[in-house]
Amino acid sequence: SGAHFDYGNPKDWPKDYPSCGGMRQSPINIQLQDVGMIEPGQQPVYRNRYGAKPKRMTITNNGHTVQLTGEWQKGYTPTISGGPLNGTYQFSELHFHWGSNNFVGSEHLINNHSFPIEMHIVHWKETYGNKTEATKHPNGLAVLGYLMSIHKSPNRGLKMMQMGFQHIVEPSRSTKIDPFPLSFFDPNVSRQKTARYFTYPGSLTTPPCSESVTWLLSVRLGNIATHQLDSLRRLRLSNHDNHNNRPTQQLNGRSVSSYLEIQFSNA
Ligand code: B30
Ligand code: ZN
Repeated sequence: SGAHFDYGNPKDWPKDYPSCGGMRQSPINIQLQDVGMIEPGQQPVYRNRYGAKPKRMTITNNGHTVQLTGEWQKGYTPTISGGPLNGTYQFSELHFHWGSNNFVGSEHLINNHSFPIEMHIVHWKETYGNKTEATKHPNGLAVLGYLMSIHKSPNRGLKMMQMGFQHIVEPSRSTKIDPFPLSFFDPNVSRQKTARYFTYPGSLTTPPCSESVTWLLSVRLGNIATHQLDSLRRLRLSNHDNHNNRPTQQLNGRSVSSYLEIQFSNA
């Protein structure tokens, strides 16, 4: 990672990264009236081992976001499967997109409405062997997206990450943090065991904008406290960007297909 792109002029990304001008780009504005019906009997999306605590966890300021990675014992890396996905997708990293103020920040919009922050949990399809290879295939990646709204109670996962923020204020800094399970990022606003997801075929929202992502956007909102948003905004991004959300892209005939139930297994 490095300062190879910035958010000053995202319309120029296709000059250096042709895929950014493609036909299945992300993010998009989701119009609820256009979302297909939930088909009965559809297989749910499964999150597996989101309750497993890793051996090590690292946060990195890569100049365009703060990224969380981890190392789990063999066989304990979190995965997702089911729903629109064929096969099993392994957790790679999670990161955030935010804005310069609380009225903007999410990448996806719902009925033209922005949220202050969006979390992306990135997974790659196991059968491709590694994430780099998976990124070359139209079904290689699956990203769980959580639009988050401001709440009195802080986000538990972000709270763990914040402990290391002082060490990664500058781009390309990394630091170890106390390991915790990914389930710490679950919305704590509601305790329901299942939630719905919007799904559509799209891309990475940053260069190279590879058109390899099955998007799964949680209908249930995540929660974040205002002081947590402020701590993200204090991290320095490349080119002095004060936001890292790409504008919405054309649908180009894609359907945001039916939304699906998700089940949390052994969380
Ligand atoms: S997103 O979830 O659509 N925002 C990547 C993964 C998910 C999304 C965007 C990008 C990704 O894997 N990008 C390529 C790898 N990056 C990784 C990095 O750490 O930061 C290298 C790069 O861009 O070329 Cu800088
Ligand atoms: Zn992202």
